[in-house]
Amino acid sequence: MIDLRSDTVTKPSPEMRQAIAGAEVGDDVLGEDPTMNRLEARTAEILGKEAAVYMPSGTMTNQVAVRAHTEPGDEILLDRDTHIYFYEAGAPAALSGVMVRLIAGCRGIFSAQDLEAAIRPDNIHFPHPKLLIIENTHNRGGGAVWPMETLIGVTQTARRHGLRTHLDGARIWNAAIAAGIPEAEIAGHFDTVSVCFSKGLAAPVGSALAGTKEFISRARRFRKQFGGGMRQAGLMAAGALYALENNRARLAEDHRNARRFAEGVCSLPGIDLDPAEVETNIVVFRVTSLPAAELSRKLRDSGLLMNATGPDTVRAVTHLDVSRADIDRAVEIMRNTMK
Ligand code: TLP
Repeated sequence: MIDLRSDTVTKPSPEMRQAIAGAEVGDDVLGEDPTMNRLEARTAEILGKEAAVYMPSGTMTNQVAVRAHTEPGDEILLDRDTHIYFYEAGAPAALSGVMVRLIAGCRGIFSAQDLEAAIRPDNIHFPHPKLLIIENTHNRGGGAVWPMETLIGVTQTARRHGLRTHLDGARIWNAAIAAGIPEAEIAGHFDTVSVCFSKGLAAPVGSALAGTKEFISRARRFRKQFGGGMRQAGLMAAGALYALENNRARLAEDHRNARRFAEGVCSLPGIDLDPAEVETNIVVFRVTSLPAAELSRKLRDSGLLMNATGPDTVRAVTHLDVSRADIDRAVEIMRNTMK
């Protein structure tokens, strides 16, 4: 099986397993896990933030951020296809009691003017606009990278209106490689950033939330409240540390493979896809000749896994566990199936 369902499906390499097996551990709820302490410090350093806190999932880092930035009844502003709104099981409502104000972005990206138009004036009838959220790279936007100019314009506008800013940087590593800039340069425009170790970086578990020392100690309380305080978590931290140091630079290879896949399938009958839009490791395309779910089933029967992300859209994601040869085989399977 060639598995292009997500970059979350990777399995730890023998070297990563060795790092995990040898990890020094302690009780992390008591702050005594040396490997976890190293991971959190290193993550904060890479992102140019004062502190970071590890959590079991990207969903939890995002939702702890929403909870720690807001009070019930506040409003968060975000693109309509953002993971926090689309794929986190209604958590902003369930866990933080916040309203969502959706912005209609293009591939997940919107302008300072779009944001400006969505920010409510100060009026007793309205919820308080409190938090701007951006996702970079944008998952449902086909791995789109926010142009720095747009990102700076939007975050400046937010600040001018007294909003806080959070970046869902689950794939900030891909954004940084694609834009050729350090992660800290992107992260510097936000109050808080969440990052994932278990997507392109290929660690088995975990995410981190980074920000000021004060904010991160507030976030630690909510992590505990949400049930995310872990004990000898250094075992997981060791995988994440290994991933941070060894698997960031190679993401360019995943981006090349995604582009190769897109170029290979874009002219097949029934496929609507512009390969020039493929900037990172995610390819989202339209299927016009059969329902996306049916195509996904047919591909599975031929040894290729890709998920439908809507009635007529399919997503393919490249990662450490798919080679260039796998991609060529995937294109061949697509060609035979679309025939
Ligand atoms: N995304 C997953 C699915 O949930 C869709 C995937 O396969 O891509 N932010 C972004 C931008 C994400 O893409 C994801 C996961 C998360 C947050 C949540 O991470 P986890 O799965 O660790 O909760």
